[in-house]
Amino acid sequence: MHKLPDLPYTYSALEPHLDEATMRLHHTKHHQTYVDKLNAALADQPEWAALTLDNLIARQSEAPEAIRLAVRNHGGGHWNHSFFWPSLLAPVNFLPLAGELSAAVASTFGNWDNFTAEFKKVGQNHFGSGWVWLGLVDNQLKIVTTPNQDSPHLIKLEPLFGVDLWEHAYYLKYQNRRAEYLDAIFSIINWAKVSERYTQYANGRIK
Ligand code: MN3
Repeated sequence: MHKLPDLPYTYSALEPHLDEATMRLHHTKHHQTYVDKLNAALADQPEWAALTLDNLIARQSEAPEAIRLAVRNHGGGHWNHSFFWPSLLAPVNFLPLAGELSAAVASTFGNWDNFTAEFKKVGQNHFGSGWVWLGLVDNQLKIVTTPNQDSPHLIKLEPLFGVDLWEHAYYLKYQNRRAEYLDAIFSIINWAKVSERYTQYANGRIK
């Protein structure tokens, strides 16, 4: 059975950027629903139910047709949110990005301001629900979006950081102002966690 992971902070910890009510609903209702619907879909598929979430996502294209769409939507939703929560931290703990990934961002996007402007623009311009990602495709840093709850795995993206673009992620506080939400996210990104993913990826690549 898949389980809702605990948040690595309290529901109010990301205030004022993400409000307590949004965080509580997002985690206990939206994320929980992906977990519940995934478990329901896998109930008659013991072989698939036994896979780890990572393996389930990686092998989703081979899944029986009866569960393939549920795995894509609810498995993808569970994976994306489980990846999202530890990517954020309380603003009092915020530290700017430094080190290897910072250098790679500067060399790919020109400078930090270009990177953040591009990330926000791509997120802002994505039509409908989905996610905007910073990740690696063929060892190149890219900013891309995915629709609905599609996993970055489906586009062969190694994700470093993603932002939920569904209205449920921001509507209580920001209503239709997705750009303000994306601005606010940049005050609560856990860059140490994102850098750790980049280092793991880089180490894996040279093995
Ligand atoms: Mn969400």
